Amino acid sequence: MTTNPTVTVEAEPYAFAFSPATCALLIIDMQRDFLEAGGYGEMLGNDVSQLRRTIEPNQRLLAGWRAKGLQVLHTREGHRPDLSCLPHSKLVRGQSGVRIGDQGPMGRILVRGEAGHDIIPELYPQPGEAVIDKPGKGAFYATDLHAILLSRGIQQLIVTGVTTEVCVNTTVREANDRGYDCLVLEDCVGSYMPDMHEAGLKMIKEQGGIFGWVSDSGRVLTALG
Ligand code: TIU
Repeated sequence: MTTNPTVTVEAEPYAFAFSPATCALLIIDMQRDFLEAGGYGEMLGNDVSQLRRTIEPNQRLLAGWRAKGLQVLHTREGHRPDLSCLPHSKLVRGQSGVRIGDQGPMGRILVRGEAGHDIIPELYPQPGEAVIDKPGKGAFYATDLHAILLSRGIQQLIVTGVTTEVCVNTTVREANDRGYDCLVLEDCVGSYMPDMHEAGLKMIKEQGGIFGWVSDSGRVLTALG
């Protein structure tokens, strides 16, 4: 149940109505390790330009959202320096030569406190914007995100960030099961693989919006006025 929706955004599968006071912008994992040349994503052979196209739309959206004084939260995927929150299964999955915790060009890969783990400067959090450090793909698992959203009265989420089919999708599914409405912005989310991006968006909006809605940043900014 949503409190007094006052803004309506054109979206698929149908319009998304929200009340700005109880809707937060949740930016997933816009970290140097995933988006910058030399980071973990590129070391695994991925094309970071597929993610970097999301930076500018996210900047415009974030500026507009902040200008209205609305709530913003950021997430980062990563682990404690002693790797005690890293399951062995995640460490060895993929049989890659590069592992979480190894030294990379921006410090130890996906380790909290290292340069590569931090959020890219273009979208750096401001004071008052919660930063959620998560050990998994979903932002709710083993974090205090749900408690923070409850304490702030947030009922709906506009979700952006990377990657569409992995951490964005997992987070949207977790949010859906906890009673949050999620609007995902296709120009502000990205995947290393364009076909996975498309599939990830489809999985959210099909079956009448089984996990949520899909729109774009221009439509949100237009609706905000
Ligand atoms: N943030 C996020 O999606 N983390 C990933 O592990 N992405 C991959 O594409 N593997």
